[in-house]
Amino acid sequence: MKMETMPVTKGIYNLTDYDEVYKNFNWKSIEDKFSWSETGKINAAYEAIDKHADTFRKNKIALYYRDQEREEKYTFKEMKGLSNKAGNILKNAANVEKGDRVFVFMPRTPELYFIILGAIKLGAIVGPLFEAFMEGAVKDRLHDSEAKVIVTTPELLDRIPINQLPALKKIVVVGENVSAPHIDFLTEMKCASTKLDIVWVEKTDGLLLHYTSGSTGTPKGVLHVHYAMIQHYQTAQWVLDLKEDDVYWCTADPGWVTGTIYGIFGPWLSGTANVIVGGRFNHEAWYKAIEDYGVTVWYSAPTAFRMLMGAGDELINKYDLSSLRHVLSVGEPLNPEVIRWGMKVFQNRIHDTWWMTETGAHTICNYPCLEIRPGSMGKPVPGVEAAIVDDKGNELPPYRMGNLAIKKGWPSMMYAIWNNKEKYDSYFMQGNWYVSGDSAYMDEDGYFWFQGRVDDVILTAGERVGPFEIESKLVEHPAVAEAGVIGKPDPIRGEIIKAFIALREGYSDTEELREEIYTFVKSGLAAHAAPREIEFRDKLPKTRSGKIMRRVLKAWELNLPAGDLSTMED
Ligand code: 6R9
Repeated sequence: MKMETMPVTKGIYNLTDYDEVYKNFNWKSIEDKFSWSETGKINAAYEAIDKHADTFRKNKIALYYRDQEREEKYTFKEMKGLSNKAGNILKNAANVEKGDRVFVFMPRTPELYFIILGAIKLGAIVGPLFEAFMEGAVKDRLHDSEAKVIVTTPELLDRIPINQLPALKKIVVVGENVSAPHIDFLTEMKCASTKLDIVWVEKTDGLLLHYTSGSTGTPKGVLHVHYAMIQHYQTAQWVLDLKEDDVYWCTADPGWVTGTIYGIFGPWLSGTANVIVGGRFNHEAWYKAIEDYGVTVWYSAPTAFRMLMGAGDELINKYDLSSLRHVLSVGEPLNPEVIRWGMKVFQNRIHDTWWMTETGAHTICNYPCLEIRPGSMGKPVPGVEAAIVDDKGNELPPYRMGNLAIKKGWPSMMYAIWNNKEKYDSYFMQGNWYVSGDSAYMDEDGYFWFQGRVDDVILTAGERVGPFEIESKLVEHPAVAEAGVIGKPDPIRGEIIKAFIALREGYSDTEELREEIYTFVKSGLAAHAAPREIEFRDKLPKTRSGKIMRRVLKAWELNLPAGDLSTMED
């Protein structure tokens, strides 16, 4: 089979020779870009904001914010003062000290960013929550982490079961009409001081606590430490390719790790102007943000790209998107069809990036200086060693499907699972390999190809099939908006392939369409990969970060409990 490739487009990139850098790079070599080289201590919020506020960047815009009601911008110097104010409120009114867990449970607004940065300046560990979480999800996370303070809005206050959370000492409320004993953030901001003594911490002190849910059990708290910032910074250079004049927009909410690492640290450690658009996904508002701000580097997710793609190209033609020079994707497999669409409508290759809450930063990516092989996640970040291993931890040769694993020791690797050493240890095989839970293979040139979560891989009539390949084929069919594929137990074949499909506007559920889609996959991919069963649904179950929840599809199919659903979209 001839491999589809998308060649490098002309440009001046931060990373120009991948192979050379991959061979020689050592993380130690960039440590002295940060102030710890002199003091041995560090603070990531200082590096992200204050440092720039004392340089030529002081009057440079750090944050462009807009939602349906507000439109604001802040320089690095203003960000320094405002995050200091927020830090002072947390310190003086809520007694936040180094190591305390401070949760943020509110929509994206400038205040959310002042608060996250302010808390980090105090050495606190920040736990971001999606505003859509209901009481049970909030309680699990605050309880497990023994959070001391939570910052929220009046609308969300009722979802915090304070009586069941003995460790929770203070609630800070961002909004109008806040009454005691809660702390009225906006009123306090008016008189809080813009001066704050940064709390300098050790490299291995906690920075962020991100809860993620697996297929079983309660969500687990993945702890990241300040040292991780060297990888946040370096990948922002190599992968996001951020430069002084860029206007960068990452569409993720900080409730998802993408929204903290690459919505806060990646851009601001690089001194880059960062766009934040509040509110929900909206086709027109998104295109308009690119046009109005002149966004040059754009980081989003396949679900969003597919929604934009589904809305049609006429809409795009109403906007000027020519400022875009580099587009990236994360969170789930990026269908080749979406990459082709990107080339057509904004003349840019969409660069896939693979990483996880646990890896803490980019680990396998596509770089501006390398050709893209649509359907592949790319190659390991310099300084990161990746391999496909079998269930015993032995490395497998090219094209063999197995566990995607990363050699222990990259800087942003999770430091702990909160209160759960056993769980932490269970991620590592033969001591040295972090096993991701994703199934993939590597081609002979070292590009990695995602196949699905290990538990999602289908074994049908003796063939191992990754659901992603089939889903990608399915969305190439004009009637298919989204597809999720599972293995359904079958007495003869072991499993058969079943596809759940959300149709595009204008198509309806008919037997002919089922037949047509079946034949489409069979002739485009392989007979054994064609879904013998197809079920149409209005919507597919997805996480808030856009991942199709195959385990929920499977639970529907088998009438089993679906496990923890706190991260599922409404
Ligand atoms: C950053 C983030 C991690 C899981 C990961 C994998 C899936 C992420 C992907 C991808 C295919 C990509 N995933 N990026 N799958 N291609 N480029 O998403 O973290 O929310 O912890 O999810 O997401 O299955 O294991 P997180």
